Amino acid sequence: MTNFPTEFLWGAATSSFQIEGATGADGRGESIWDRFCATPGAIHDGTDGQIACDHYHRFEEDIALMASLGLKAYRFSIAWPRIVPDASGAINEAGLDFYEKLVDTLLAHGIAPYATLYHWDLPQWLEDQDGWVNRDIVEAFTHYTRAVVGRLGDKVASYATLNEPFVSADHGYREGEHAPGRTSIQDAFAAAHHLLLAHGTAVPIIRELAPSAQVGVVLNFTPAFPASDDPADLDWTDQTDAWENRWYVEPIVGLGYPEGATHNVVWAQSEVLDGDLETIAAPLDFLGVNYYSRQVCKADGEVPATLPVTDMGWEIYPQGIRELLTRLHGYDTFPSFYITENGCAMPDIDLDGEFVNDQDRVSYFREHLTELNAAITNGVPIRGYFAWSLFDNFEWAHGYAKRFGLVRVNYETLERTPKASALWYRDVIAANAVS
Ligand code: IFM
Repeated sequence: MTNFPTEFLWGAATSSFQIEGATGADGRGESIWDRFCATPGAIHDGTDGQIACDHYHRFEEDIALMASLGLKAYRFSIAWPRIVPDASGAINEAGLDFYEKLVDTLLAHGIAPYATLYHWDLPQWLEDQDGWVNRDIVEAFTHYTRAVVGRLGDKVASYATLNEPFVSADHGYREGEHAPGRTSIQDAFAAAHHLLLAHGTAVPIIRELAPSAQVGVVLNFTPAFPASDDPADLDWTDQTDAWENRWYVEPIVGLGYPEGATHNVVWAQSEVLDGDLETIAAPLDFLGVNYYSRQVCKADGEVPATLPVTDMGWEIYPQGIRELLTRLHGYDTFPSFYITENGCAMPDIDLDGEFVNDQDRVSYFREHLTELNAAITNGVPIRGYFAWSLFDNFEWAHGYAKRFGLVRVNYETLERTPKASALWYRDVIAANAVS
């Protein structure tokens, strides 16, 4: 048995656009993902988020399910377009009502609410004003943060400002596979900086309005390894590591942006004004770490996988979670860490009626939790773990084709059925140990 510390927090995570549906309900405005989904060819299976898991209407039943699994915490995100639907900036109280009911129901079930303010569903009206490329968005994020934290306050145990700003800036503005589908690296540099500035500006506001809540940010990391010791591969690995793994954490810990090129372009940093780096380096209570896989880097092309892969084609590299946490603890800045996402899409073909016997997913979780436990034993202050994801859900450009859930969702009937991995995770939580 691999035992976890007594107070270890076991949770599961989701995000608003991926599960809520109800995109037209109660005054919600359009998001960039609604617009992107309507763009022919943008979503591989041609689907959208209009219904998703219909969590907006089924949250009570969903929270009862969380309680039946013994979850101690639930990580969710708030849909900015429900709170500030249009350019007038008026606050939509009905949107706040929904999240307050969600939080109250979680608390009534003894589940700690872990909220993320921004998990990619930007209001379309802000994108119409140049989105994250326009520095004015920082003020809009501040306004939104005040409204949310002003209403939910200390009922929420923990606030994360952003989820995976790398993905927002890179996939949304450089590479174009995510909303808003733009393809300019200069826009991505500007977006990255304004995301970080919005984060750093929001931190003291959250502290003021929710003095007992923990405040942090959620970053994703994909450790980069060179395919060979060819200098070109080593250089490409450094560039990848800087852009994907250090670009956000290093300004946050006060080291500023990594130097050198990314995608062979050097950023002139003209968007960085006096005081910005100090704002971005606001002290945090925790760093949320999303870890799924590693990457092997080759200057002139893709490297075929040499390890078993998930249904996303991502290599399964469990020791990466230990190595990564050890590296991040080396910054000597964060008082605590949470794994805010870890999990896998699997083909889920072993079906018995609606029941999925996903032993491949059980193995993934078991191996990663065992490595995580080793990091804790080595002294890294990791306080909790959130499986991604509680439900099968809308996997962005892949639509509903990739299933990450502990709980199967039948997208025709919207029936929820815990998979073998959910029952296994329930037993892990009950035992506070992995066998
Ligand atoms: O589904 C996403 C989530 O929204 C952000 N982190 C990675 C997950 C799997 O791709």
